[in-house]
Amino acid sequence: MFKYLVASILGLFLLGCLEQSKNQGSQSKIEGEEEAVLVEPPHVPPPIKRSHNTKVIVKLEVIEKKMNITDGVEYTFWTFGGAVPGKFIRVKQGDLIEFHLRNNPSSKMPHNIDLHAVTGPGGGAVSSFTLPGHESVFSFKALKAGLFVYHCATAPVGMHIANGMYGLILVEPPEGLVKVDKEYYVMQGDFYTKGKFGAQGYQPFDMEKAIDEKPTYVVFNGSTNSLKGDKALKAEVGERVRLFVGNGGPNLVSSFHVIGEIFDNVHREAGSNVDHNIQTTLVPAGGASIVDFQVDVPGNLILVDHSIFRAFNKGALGFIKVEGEENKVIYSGKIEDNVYLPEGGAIQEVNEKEERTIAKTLEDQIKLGKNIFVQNCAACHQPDGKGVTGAFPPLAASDWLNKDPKRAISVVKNGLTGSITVNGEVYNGVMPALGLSNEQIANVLTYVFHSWENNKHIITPQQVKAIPIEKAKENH
Ligand code: HEC
Ligand SMILES: [Cu+2]
Repeated sequence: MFKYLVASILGLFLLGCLEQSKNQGSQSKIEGEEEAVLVEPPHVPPPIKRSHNTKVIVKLEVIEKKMNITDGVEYTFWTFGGAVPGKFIRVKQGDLIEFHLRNNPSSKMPHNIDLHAVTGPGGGAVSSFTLPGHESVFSFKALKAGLFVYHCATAPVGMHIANGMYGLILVEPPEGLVKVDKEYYVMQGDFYTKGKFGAQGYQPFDMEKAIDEKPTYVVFNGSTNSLKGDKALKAEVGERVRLFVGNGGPNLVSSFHVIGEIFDNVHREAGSNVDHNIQTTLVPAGGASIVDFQVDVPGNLILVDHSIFRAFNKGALGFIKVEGEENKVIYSGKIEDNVYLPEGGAIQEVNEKEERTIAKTLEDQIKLGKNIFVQNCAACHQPDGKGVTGAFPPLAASDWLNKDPKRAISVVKNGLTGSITVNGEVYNGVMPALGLSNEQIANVLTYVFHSWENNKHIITPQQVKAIPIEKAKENH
């Protein structure tokens, strides 16, 4: 009887151990070996198909190189694998990772790596300290599943991180992640340059701003342009999109949000619990989040840090371009634009106003255009047309405006994103499409062209009509 009891307690104990090893992957059997496929942002390696654990050999090279942080602005980035963030690493819980950190001979600095997926001193930092032209090797067991930040931890640590030395390693749980249609890699970082936002030419790192935590740029994937235009992320209506979101910092915490979407599933702080129906998820410096959502209607979704000045004034903006069939039930688009008179103003007056959008003389057109300007444009471009330096470009004596009236029509009709230079200043904001009629656009631009030393173009509704509507921008 006593023997039986001991045996069963022992048995339970062993079972407990097994259970734990299954959870932690520390005792898993390693079969064979393979070299990891490392992938540059915004892409990620494909999901892992094998069901066993293996030795994964990771070869990552540190490269110091100049790249553009925004149009016309060069910065010396220190990178893991030539990109910011560094190349994406994908392994399975229980795998043994043999890590080769190489430091390109052209580097000026020694570097190392601290992976938050490592259980061990410094996350591998001391073992991986590597001089230019050298390679360090160490290994670790991926004990826990999750999405982990890796970063350089060579002194001055803040400076190495501020120069772009971070990336993500995904440790898949044994059963893998739920299947989705598209997976993307987005990592936020704050940058500190001597010149202010958009100041042209080469910009060196500014230690004082970094210590004061006053970034010049806050961007996704190392540049204000990394997820714009041709480089916008893509999806089709009906698809499920997963974003592996990281934050390299070095200083700021991100309030990550996608304008026009609700996250169906969020692994908050990239842990194993999944929350649903989240609007904005916090991504700490040196932390990550895994979000997914189904896209239901076409248009542009906008990735932002919802600490919103960072998005519109420091660069933390990116796009997911969704293509496919409209679904007017889920989102109608603008159905009507009605005159609203709260005091129950005279019907007669309304009728007169509506009629009066069609101008009969140039003088009339300018007068009507001025009203439209005051109501629709002045909030951003200011009543005197001088704009706000760094945020809203001037319309007064604007070289950009006067150069190409057709382009100006398109801006008011379709909105504008991406970097432009107006009178020597770089602007990289979002001008929304305002849904004005062709007559209204003709009138407001004619007013603008006849004000503040602009060059007196007359814009007709026919000209406005001739400029194509850009569909993708409609849903902003
Ligand atoms: C919500 C703010 C906002 C409103 C409202 C707005 N704009 Fe803009 N506008 C911008 C921003 C920001 C840019 C620069 C966009 C970029 O960087 O790509 C811009 C750019 C422009 C440009 C080209 C650059 C230049 O300075 O010549 C023109 C022309 C323009 N807007 C005209 C208008 C007119 C006309 C209206 C009203 C019908 C208007 N905008 C309303 C924010 C606004
Ligand atoms: Cu470094």
